[in-house]
Amino acid sequence: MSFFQSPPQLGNQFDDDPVLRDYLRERVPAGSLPHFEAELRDMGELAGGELYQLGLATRGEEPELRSWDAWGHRVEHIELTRLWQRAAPIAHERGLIATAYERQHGPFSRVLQMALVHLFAPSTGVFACPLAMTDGAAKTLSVAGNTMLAERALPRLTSRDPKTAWTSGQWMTERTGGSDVAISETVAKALVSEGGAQFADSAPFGLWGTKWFTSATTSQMALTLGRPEGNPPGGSGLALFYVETRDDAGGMHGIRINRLKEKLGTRMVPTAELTLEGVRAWPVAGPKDGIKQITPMLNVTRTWNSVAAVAGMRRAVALVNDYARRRVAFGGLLRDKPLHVDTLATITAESHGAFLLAFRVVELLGLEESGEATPTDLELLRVLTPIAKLTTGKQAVAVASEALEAFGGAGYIEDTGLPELLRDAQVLPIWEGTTNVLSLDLLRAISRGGGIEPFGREIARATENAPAALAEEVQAARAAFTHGERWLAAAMNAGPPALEAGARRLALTLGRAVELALLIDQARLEIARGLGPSRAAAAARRMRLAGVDLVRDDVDAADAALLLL
Ligand code: UCC
Repeated sequence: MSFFQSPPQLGNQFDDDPVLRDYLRERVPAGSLPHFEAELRDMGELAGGELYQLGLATRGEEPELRSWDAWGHRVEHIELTRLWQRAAPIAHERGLIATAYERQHGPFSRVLQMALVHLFAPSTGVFACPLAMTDGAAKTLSVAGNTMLAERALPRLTSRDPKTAWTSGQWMTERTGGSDVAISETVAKALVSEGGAQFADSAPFGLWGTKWFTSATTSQMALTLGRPEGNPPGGSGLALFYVETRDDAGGMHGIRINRLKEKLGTRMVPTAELTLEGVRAWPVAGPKDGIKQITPMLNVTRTWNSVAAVAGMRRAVALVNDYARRRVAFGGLLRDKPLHVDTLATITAESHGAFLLAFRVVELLGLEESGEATPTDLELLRVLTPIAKLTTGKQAVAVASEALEAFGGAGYIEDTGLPELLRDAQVLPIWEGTTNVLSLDLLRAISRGGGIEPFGREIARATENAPAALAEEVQAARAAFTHGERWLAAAMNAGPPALEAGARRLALTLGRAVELALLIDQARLEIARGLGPSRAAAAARRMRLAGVDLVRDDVDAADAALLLL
């Protein structure tokens, strides 16, 4: 009889994830743990079962834009895929946003929320995108001091009821700027004759301009930037605005959806180009400094990005591991082939380090929001947020690529559903700030704060009392930091071009060094429990071998210029 390969399968994605379960067991207070595990087990069942199967069955579906109805009215309707239609109520009911704002578990509420995201994200066609922006908008409105807008939008953004829940967009990118948001061209004109609205204490503005990438255009509201007439050029001249996208009857006014983007990945996300033609918008916090005011949103969406990166890696690892137990080649299961096992171990170790880094940011965010963060925690949160985003984004692409290769030809075939792993990973180092933009953000933050010392303190904390067997790993993490510190001092003396040119190498080194340190810390806890060999210790050894220190003293900006064509 001819041979047919059985495809990879997924089980309960919580029960099958020792990294997540071991982490929660070591970090979450014992009183909360059973509740966390019950919620996560339910989500793990959905993620590995119904949602995963629906994703496979609806593979290739994309949102469709219908601009006109049969009678010639402009309608701006976007029909979402079946997977997105199913994902939305699950996300609201299971509190993928609400959990963080209800704060029933104090600072650990963020950990529970992001653990839910970790399970949900890889099975829902990047529905995490509108959720990330919703969370970012809720955070921004929570801290902006605009009581009326907060009272209007927050209960909807954090609702568990799918009938009342809203999602939010984040419209920042314009044709002019891309990452350079300060040169945005959207003009805001005060509509003083219109008076207030029931949810705002000021008259609206009308916005005119083009937004070039607006993800999840089906959201009920958006936060966006515009330059009030008469304001100076530059970032400080932009104001942050609140927009409701549709009226009660579902009509869109002053917003034209020009087209949906045709993208490499995230193909279920209805990313659109918009023309704003006087859409009503309310200032969130005054007429200027909009970039500064939207940074809480950026930092939250960057944290979601890190968690989505880790979640994507985890999914790739789950699929290749299952496949290795099914696939026979060269006389045996892949699972029994030393080179295959070695390859899988390497990506599993990278994923493990990335997981701990992303969730360290989540822990710090939870501490900040519950008012329990120390000044040291806050300093670390500021610099670790961009570092986690850029480090995990790069790892996600590398891990996805390796995972596809581990399937051989099947990994390159569309109807296995596997290529999506790589396509959806590739957006992670791009949106919410590219690797280079975030490396520059690190320079911005360290020039205004205490240098890179927060990383040194974190590495010292995590490697204190490390198991003796991990002495070389401790040495590698500390040495990478020290090298970064030395390079930074020299680059600051050499001037801005040297500093900027090396910023990415420094940023990735700090990210990897913290990952290694967190693996060592996790190994310490696992070994102390005495439950057998530590998975984290094995991952730490592998990560040290893969390399942590990417800083180079002998590469400079002049070299780089010589190599350009
Ligand atoms: O919109 C998008 C939606 C995509 C979908 C979302 C999915 C989420 C993931 C889901 C997972 C599945 S994508 C577009 C995203 N665009 C960006 O991320 C923008 C990238 N560019 C930057 O980040 C730039 O660095 C800018 C725009 C922030 C640079 O602007 P400026 O005006 O040149 O920067 P300044 O002047 O340096 O910063 C203005 C102020 C400063 O404060 P003051 O005035 O007190 O000195 C900065 O310190 O903002 C402060 N600031 C920050 N504060 C800047 N960045 C930050 C920060 N990250 N945190 C705190």
